[in-house]
Amino acid sequence: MQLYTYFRSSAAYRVRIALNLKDLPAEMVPIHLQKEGGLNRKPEYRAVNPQMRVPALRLDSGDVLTQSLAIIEYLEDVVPEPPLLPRDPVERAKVRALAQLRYLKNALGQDQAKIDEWYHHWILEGFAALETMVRPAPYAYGDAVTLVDTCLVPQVYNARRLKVPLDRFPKLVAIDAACAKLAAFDRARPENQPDAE
Ligand SMILES: N[C@@H](CCC(=O)N[C@@H](CS)C(=O)NCC(=O)O)C(=O)O
Repeated sequence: MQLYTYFRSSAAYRVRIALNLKDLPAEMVPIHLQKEGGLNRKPEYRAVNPQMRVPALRLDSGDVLTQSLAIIEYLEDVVPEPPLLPRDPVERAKVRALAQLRYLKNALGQDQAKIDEWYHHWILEGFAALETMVRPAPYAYGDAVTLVDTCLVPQVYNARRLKVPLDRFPKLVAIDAACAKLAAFDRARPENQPDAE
């Protein structure tokens, strides 16, 4: 398998965490999103993912999967252990809802400066909702890591990078700290990637 990734991409970060949790080896193929106007916009990558976004996962069959949550659900389907979604349908829906809580940012399709400006807004709004909905024990949805944690940790990383104050979100900060102790999360960190700058 090959993961088209960018060390700083929160969507790619999510997939890296899931691959590590499932103990699935994947070759990292870095796609720099700024260099030369974005290597993701070059025809070579456009042929991989016409949406020109990372992540994309190329399977050994040659199939290419896109959209981080669709990729993670595929990984969950083919390697069910350890589960990232609870078995109970109501619980599954709740976990998916928490994981999807902040998607508008990407849908806006704005340039990076605008995204950064809005990011503070989305973080504060999204994190405020999450803070009231999660029950750290010590992870976002109980004593086992779920899809919510794979999405939350990259989001907290981005928030810190963009200097969004997190003091209003002690539960989210505690969940992030609990995840940071796990090797699967540590190995997926942006600074631990081969393309880190
Ligand atoms: N909804 C997509 C979002 C993917 C996405 O927006 N990736 C960003 C990096 S986090 C990207 O490739 N941006 C490049 C661009 O927009 O030019 C997912 O979850 O995979």
